[in-house]
Amino acid sequence: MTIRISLLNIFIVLLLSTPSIQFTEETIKFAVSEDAPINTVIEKLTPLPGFSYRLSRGNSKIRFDDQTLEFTSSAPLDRESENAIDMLVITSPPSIIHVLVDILDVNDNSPKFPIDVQKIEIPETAPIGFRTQILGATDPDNGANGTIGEYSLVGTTVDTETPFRVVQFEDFVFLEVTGKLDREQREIYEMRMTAKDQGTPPLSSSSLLNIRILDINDNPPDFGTRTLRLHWNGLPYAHLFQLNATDPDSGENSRLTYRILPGGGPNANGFEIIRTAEQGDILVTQNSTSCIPRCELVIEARDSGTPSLATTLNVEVVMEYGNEHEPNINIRFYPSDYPFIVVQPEDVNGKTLAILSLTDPDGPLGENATIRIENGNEKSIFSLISRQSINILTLRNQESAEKENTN
Ligand SMILES: [Ca+2]
Ligand SMILES: [Ca+2]
Ligand SMILES: [Ca+2]
Ligand SMILES: [Ca+2]
Repeated sequence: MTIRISLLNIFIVLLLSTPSIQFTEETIKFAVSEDAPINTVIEKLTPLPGFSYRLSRGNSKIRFDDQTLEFTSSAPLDRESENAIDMLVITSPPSIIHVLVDILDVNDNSPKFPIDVQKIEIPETAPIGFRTQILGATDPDNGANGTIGEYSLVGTTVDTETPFRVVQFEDFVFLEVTGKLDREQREIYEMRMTAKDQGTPPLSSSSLLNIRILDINDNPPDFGTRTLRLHWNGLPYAHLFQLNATDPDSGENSRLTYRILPGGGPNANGFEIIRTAEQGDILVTQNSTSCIPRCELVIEARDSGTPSLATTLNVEVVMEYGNEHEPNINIRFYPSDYPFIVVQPEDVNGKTLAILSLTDPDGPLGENATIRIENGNEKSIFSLISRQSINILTLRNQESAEKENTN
């Protein structure tokens, strides 16, 4: 116990008798804006009497003057490549000064998009609120200077009402649908997207968004009508109708095939659909077709989308004969005693010999129907006069008629 007390006393005596320690180690911090011009005096050390200073570890961008003790910028600074500079000054009598220089940010970078044109595809049935991720801009500045405050979207064509907006969510950027899309109305939107940082003043830059609206099979084929009445003259293999449904969708979604629905109506079996190079799909009759008095069938047009959409057309085929028969000439003789014309010697020119009328099994004769004497009237004994629909055969040249003994 006695020994331990005496050692402690010695230590205390030693401490009291040692001269005060001159060595110190301190750290000083200051800051400079990254846009500081060269030769800007940034900071100055306060000299201690009797001390000299020298730079032990320097930096090419900040110079230390060991006489004026000033730190001066000696090269352009760039926070984005070096955001702090660390230097070391030692003194004599010896002590150490750590020098830490913060490089303060200036908004000297515009936001930057990774590519100039982004191609985006959105299905036309995408609902309002639908989002698809796109590439946002980055900004290497610090804090607000490097934060994209807003994205704006402007169509590159005058007529554009843009059914889109750009939204940020955490670190992601999305294109959001804000209006109804319809590829059949508009397939391509080309828009300029601008990103603006929150610096003061803000900087911005832009890139193009090329938005293609993808087709969805959202339109069934359209015949333009639900029912169709066709006339058929009864001839086999008649081309009755060129199937002409339309479908405003694209590609397979608008590629149409036609068929006659089974069991579509009476006598529907007598028809088929053929495809020709010139006219496409045509409804034709078959050899054995008969429609008395009419045929009914249902034709379906179906697109090739997945799933496909179909429309039906109710077709009625009615018999309507065309001009297949020659007109009949009906003759009423005057006098009606004989089934032929009799010219008596006493008959005078101008006498009515017969009334002729025309009938046609194809239907009423039109105004263009005409009747004439084709031969046998070389001596012009007869004259045929047509007035409106009445045809009168008269005696014209009684003198030329030869007498004939009918006995
Ligand atoms: Ca910036
Ligand atoms: Ca900067
Ligand atoms: Ca379709
Ligand atoms: Ca469509």
